[in-house]
Amino acid sequence: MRIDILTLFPEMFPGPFSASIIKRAVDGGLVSLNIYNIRDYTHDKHHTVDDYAYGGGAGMILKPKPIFEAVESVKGEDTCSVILLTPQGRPFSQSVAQELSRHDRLILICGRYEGVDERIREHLVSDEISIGDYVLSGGELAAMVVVEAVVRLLPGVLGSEESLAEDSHTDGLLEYPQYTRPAVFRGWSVPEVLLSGNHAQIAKWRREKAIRRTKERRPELLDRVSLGKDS
Ligand code: 6GU
Repeated sequence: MRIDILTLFPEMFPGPFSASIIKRAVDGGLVSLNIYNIRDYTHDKHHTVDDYAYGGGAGMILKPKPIFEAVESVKGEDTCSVILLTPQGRPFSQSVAQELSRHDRLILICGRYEGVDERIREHLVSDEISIGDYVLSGGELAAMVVVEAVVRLLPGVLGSEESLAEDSHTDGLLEYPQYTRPAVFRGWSVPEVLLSGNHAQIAKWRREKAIRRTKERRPELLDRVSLGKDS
């Protein structure tokens, strides 16, 4: 997979992409991540990327030309999804991450919170994504969130011990409680069933805990999963 990110702040990116699972995926050739500075696609002396809003109002608006030229240059002859990161986008979720992970190429445009010229939405972008109902100053952190969630789904990225199947949200439920050694820490014991070696009992306990936790914390998630007869 190839993911290209268009941003006004390229210096924000190397950090999160140089550690852990994303780094391993890049080093292993499973994904290529490329950062492009939108300012490099301007032609004036001051490398202008934004301008005042027609009709007035506070805040600068990203001009269409540099973003169109950046996308057209990066895209080449390929067809690929062009995604604008914006608080007005569709809500990001595990199922959106799964959908994006099936693409060969993605272009992510980091908007800024004051806005982008509407013609970018209408004539350049194929999708708009938001990572939640709060305001970030730009789409950069949102793009990192999307990349992290998508890359870990690519075949071969996670080792078997990091399997996806048991993650929160993968089956529509929050994850069950987890414990490691010691069996007693400061007087607090690990639930007996987990030490029992009875795998059927353990699986039943975990499912019950996952369902209870989801009911308590995120009841709205339960409307979307079918729980089977024993819940
Ligand atoms: Cl994608 N961008 C910005 N600027 N703010 C956000 C967001 C995106 N998602 C949630 N808040």
